Amino acid sequence: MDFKRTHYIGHLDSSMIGKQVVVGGWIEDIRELGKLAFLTLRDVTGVAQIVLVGEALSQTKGLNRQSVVRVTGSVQESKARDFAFEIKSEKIDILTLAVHPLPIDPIGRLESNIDNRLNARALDLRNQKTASIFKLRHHVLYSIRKTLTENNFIEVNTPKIIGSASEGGANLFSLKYFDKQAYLAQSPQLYKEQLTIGLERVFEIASYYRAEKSHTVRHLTEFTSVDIEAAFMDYTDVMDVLELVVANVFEYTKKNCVTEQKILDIEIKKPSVPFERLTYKKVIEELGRDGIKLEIGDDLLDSHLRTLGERHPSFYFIIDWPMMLKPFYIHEKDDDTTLSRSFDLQYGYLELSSGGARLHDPKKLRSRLEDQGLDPAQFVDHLRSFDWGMPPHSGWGLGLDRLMSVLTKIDNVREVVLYPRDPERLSP
Ligand code: AMO
Repeated sequence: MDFKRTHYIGHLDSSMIGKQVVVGGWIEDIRELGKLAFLTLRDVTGVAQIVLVGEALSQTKGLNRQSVVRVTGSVQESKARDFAFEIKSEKIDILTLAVHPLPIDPIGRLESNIDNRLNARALDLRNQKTASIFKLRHHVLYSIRKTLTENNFIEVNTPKIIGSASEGGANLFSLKYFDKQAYLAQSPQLYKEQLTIGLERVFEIASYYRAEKSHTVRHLTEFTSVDIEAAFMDYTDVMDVLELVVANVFEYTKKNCVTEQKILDIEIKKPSVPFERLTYKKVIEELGRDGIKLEIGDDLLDSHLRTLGERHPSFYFIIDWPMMLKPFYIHEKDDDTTLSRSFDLQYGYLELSSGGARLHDPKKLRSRLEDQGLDPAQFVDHLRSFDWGMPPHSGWGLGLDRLMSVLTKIDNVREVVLYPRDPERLSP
């Protein structure tokens, strides 16, 4: 069966009037008017009006919306309001018939709830709003890779099946690995730190797994993180890199995703840099003025961050967290060892990223593991590498799904992830 096309629909233009073309795609609409029939045909690049005449007219019988067809015809001027030109065709090839009724209306004329849409996600992508989110996501990934590559970071891939916890804590998914116990990686933390020994600056974009029964719009059990780690950089240096990565994402997509912004009815604006840098101590004082009494060492809960986010609705860093609130690998400050060289990047109430300078002295790292009730024996491979010339280093992890949610102004991360996983959803 011949199913090749000569053109993407979106690449046709009026200079082709009079020319023969072959296009293919999904039928969005069929209107039969006796001696003529109109098809609205969509491919990934756009939509075209097809005028069926002659033999092709009889082919529309039993043809449902979202069936796949190939159309051979000539480009001509159109009188239709929405189209400058159209394709007149005497012959279509029906490649696949779609069932009727479909589980959701992919055109979006009838709104479907998010669960129904996620249950039919592949079909949901025929909705131009949904497709635009994932086209944007592609450009976001491209921009991140470009910025990091231009700043001498090397993209790496580390294992997702691991033998011991990378972050400590209880939120690990465990699985049977033949006759051994294994886990799904919560983050590439240990690997990315080790890689600074040989590659200095690395980044990874991958899925990570957290067995947390959180039912919020910002938590998934499988999420995508952008991680970096860099030798000879302090936490303020990697904060500069993070600011650049985020600002470039906004600048790049603003310029290169004009159609997607129109379809999603958003206007992407490049945030001004540098982002505000608030110390944890200052945050505690600010919240105190709002009537929220916290002690140094108290963690910032969702309700606290919501209050803070009202004062700081855009991007800002919270820096210099107490050591007791940070993971074992985070480095203390020189002038106050109860505080850490660490940060979170916030957008209003939403935490987008966390990172910091890491301990590079193996003795200190070992004692921090013990202080946090972790067993150094579980980290022997990691600790060994610290004796092989571990450079001072810093890094961060940025939640890509949350960044997408900020960029698209869509609160629920499930909307910006193709096949989201949460405590209830394991399929499709
Ligand atoms: P952290 O645990 O803060 O840090 O994770 C980094 C960022 O990943 C995103 N994130 C999530 N997104 C959706 N669902 C989840 N369940 C989820 N958990 C985390 C958030 C968060 O800010 N190793 C450190 C990073 C580092 O220091 O380099 C880490 O994993 O946006």
